[in-house]
Amino acid sequence: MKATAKAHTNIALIKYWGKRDESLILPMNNSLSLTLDVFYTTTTVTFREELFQDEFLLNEQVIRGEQYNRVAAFLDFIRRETQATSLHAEVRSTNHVPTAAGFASSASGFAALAAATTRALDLSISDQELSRLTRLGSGSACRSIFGGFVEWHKGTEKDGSDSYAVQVQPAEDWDVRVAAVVLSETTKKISSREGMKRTVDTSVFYPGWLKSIPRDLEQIKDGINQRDFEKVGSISEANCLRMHATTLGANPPFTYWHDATLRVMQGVQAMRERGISVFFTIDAGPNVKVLYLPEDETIVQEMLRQIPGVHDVIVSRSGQGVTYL
Ligand code: 2P0
Repeated sequence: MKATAKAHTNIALIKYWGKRDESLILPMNNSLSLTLDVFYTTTTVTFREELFQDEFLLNEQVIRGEQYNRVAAFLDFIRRETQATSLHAEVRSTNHVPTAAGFASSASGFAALAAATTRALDLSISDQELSRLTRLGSGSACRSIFGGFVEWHKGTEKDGSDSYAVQVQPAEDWDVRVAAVVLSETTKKISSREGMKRTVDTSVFYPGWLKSIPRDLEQIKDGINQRDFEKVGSISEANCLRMHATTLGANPPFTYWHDATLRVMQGVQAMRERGISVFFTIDAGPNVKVLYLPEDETIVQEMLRQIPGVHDVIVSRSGQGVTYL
């Protein structure tokens, strides 16, 4: 009744932006990500007879409130769906995801939680099934079950039975790097949950976003297959810009960008003009992630650090899927 799992976070190159079902976490569009090796969560789940409710400790601190409720709701869902136990669990997580780096720890967090919980209950399920269960905790987390390049299929069923991630290419097949550019000022007023909902409900640009996805996906998968970095990078950057454009068309309009966000974007474009193959992507926050190849690591890091408002640059390689410790 006890297991430990480790899961890495991921960065979306084709973004998940909008739900068609809020409670089942069913997305409007397919998305595609790269799992990253430096940011991860390890979680131990122990089901115990003596517990009257679930307990959640994050980095040795007892967690209550909204964060606790999301974990407890996820465990309730697993108990209900699998009928494997009625016992409560102690969940102990350690996050190696610096919040300041602008990565949602919910992706690695829910992937590690789902993996440790199902292993503690001795359920023999496929990774695909595990990804589907993980989705109920947080959408982007379902992609963190797998390493390398990963696609989340939105599915078509109303019950979400065909909405899960699949691996497109393992991490060891292509060494693409990502620099997380940490900005000094990183406040974020609108959560991604709220931001994507407002956009779906009100943005005049949202239909255009959805229409653009199938072509982006087809082309980026060709690019990954052909190890064509220019293709993968330019599609990622364009897709990110289109996602952020939808927020400007929402009512009321909003943006996740800060002045330093724009400076990093312009810095990346300036590096390209100097012949360096480098591209950016941005999630629902101000920080920028920069894609490059190993041979450019030194120059990319150096140039990013010179941009005013850049506090730190954390580099990562492509990472593995869920492992059990
Ligand atoms: C992504 N983001 O594909 C997109 C791009 C942010 C921008 O997935 O409501 O924390 O738990 O399903 O997964 C962030 O949203 O949202 C996200 P829920 P999640 O990575």
